[in-house]
Amino acid sequence: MTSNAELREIATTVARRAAAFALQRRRDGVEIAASKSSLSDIVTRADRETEQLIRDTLAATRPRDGFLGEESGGGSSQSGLTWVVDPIDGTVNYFYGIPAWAVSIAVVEGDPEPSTWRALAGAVVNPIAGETFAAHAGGGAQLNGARIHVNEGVDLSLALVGTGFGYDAEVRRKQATLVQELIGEVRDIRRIGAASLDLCSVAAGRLDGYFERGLNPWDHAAGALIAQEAGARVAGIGEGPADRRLLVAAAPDLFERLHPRVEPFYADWE
Ligand code: LIP
Repeated sequence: MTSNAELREIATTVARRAAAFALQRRRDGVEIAASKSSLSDIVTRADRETEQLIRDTLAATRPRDGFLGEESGGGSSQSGLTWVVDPIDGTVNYFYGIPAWAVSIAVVEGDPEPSTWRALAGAVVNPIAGETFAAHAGGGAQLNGARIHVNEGVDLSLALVGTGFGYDAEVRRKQATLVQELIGEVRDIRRIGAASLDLCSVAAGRLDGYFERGLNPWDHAAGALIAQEAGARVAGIGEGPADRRLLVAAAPDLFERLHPRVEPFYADWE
């Protein structure tokens, strides 16, 4: 039986290798391969190639485990474990050359559904920053091997809060109405453009809180575990598990203020 710490090492090793590959592909030049939910929702050839590298490596290392990737979909599990992978989280940043993208790899137990899975280990690697965030369940969270922890004792009025927006223009217009209110109630807002890095920023105390609606499982699978292992509370609608409808992450004291402020706005969204 592989320990959670050993699973964390596998996630870290594969994510670092994939991040180095994606960085080299960026330097070679990036081409859009297709658009998905809208013209602005792009996928590059590097997304697909990086995910294939991760999928092949994990298939060789962990042949009985399942796989759920942003670009190539799912593969059933015989072991009860599934690797949840975003090969390049922050694809638009990657395409524009903004140094805020990461390879995100998590391994979960149970169905690959955020509402029911148990995240066992995860790694988020930003190769441009030379930063590897990693955690395993019960093992705490690390940045480049050093323990990290969320900011505590921060009032909502002094909180630096991250968020993001959907690829659909109408959805963004609606989401902006909440930000228009919130921006006068907190220290400031940041829109990094990669959920995994938003969540790792909460874990490392670079953000006090983060919320977003519309995330895919692979966007948050690793980052949410890293944030939780760094002391954050992570939840969604009705304080249930975070999922596509909403994710809110912050230290428990700030969560008690931030979640009630943003959850009602999204509670009745489809
Ligand atoms: C991105 C998320 C980000 C969100 C973007 C996009 P992708 O994932 O990480 O938080 O605001 O709209 O969904 O598509 O770059 O893997």
